[in-house]
Amino acid sequence: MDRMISPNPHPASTAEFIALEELYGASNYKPLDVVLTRGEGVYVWDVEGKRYLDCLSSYSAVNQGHCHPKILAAMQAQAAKLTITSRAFRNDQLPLFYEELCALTHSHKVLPMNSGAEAVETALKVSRKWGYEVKNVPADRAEIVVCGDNFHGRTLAIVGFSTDPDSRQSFGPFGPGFKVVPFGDAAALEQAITPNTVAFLVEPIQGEAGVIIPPAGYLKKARELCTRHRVVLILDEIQTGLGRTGKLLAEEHEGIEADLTLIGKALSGGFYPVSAVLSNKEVMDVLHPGQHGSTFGGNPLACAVARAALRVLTEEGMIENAAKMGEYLKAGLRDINASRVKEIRGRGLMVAVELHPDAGGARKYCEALKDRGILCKETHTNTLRIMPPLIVTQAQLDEALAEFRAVL
Ligand code: IF1
Repeated sequence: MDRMISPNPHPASTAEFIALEELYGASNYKPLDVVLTRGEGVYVWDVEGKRYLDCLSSYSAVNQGHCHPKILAAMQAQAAKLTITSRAFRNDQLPLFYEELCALTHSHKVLPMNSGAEAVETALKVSRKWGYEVKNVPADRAEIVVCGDNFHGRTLAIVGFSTDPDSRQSFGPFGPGFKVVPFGDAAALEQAITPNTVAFLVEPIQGEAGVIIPPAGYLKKARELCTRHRVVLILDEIQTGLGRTGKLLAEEHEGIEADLTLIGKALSGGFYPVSAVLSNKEVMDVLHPGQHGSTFGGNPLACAVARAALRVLTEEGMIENAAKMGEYLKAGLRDINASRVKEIRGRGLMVAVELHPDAGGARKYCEALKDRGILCKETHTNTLRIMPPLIVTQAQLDEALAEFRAVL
């Protein structure tokens, strides 16, 4: 097939950039028609010079705000020094990243990966291995319980236990060993546990499902059940973690501690793919040399960036600000009192506005908001997700609320 020559080697307008993207790109996304070229703090600018308030934060990967200067400086310094060694050798950033992350999260061990899905896959593998070698589950009989409407990534194993048709249609066949229970239903979880159950994987708040908060006490009950039945509790905090819900980890709202905690996204402040599996000693110690790994996992650049991202997150009061501004945002949205709004829900700055089915779908509101300088994204048909960076100020939220009022 002859390679097409780009029709326009120097695109300048939104339309020209979109045409080029559509010509060569796979169509696995339907993005808003805004072409961004710069980001700073809570704002991003498009190629026409228009400014937007980012109310998605790249799905919570830029909790610290776009292009945070201190994370940038850490990245530039490390990038000029040493970017990768592979894990065949050691480097001077990884142990410091481990120590600071364990101190911050009260973890015993860390396994560094790159994407969120890789952290999820790692946790599934470690849990099965722990099941066979410590809990004595018969070979290949390990069962892992997950929740309906889960979102944990896009690999074959993960979509194999998704309940979202778009995520799994035509990607089969899928592996066995997973059981699906309704989110928020502790009795169903108890029913699903057998002697072969090795883990329960759950998001403390379901993000993609539309910011679904479980009933009070659910996670505490899940923790008790997992302890009683020797089941590894895996909390996927890739979206809820690192301050998004107004606590460092969402599990803190429930006063529990997972056995394996997954983090990613804002772990690098949006500068670099960095994820990690945090563990108590017992579970992670089933891994021995040569049994798991990744080319880029734990590289010095990733570690230097993550150390800076964690430092600014905790030292600049972002987590406390998320709790305060989240309450302010929800109150402001409720004040609008729009008849087409069915429910406003959220914790910290992980907020969703669910519209009534007859409101015509959330996408058109996202498009109207875009024209008013607010970028947010619909999830499923009727829900608007509102997740600005955790540094957002009351004045900036007032800006956004005025536009939400106008549109809703
Ligand atoms: C896309 C959704 C959000 C996640 C949780 C693991 C992962 C994610 C709780 C995997 C990733 C991203 C993926 C991205 C859009 C976004 C997303 F809409 F897909 F579902 F946030 F809600 N656990 N979520 O939210 O992490 O491998 O992507 O680093 O696939 O479009 P990843």
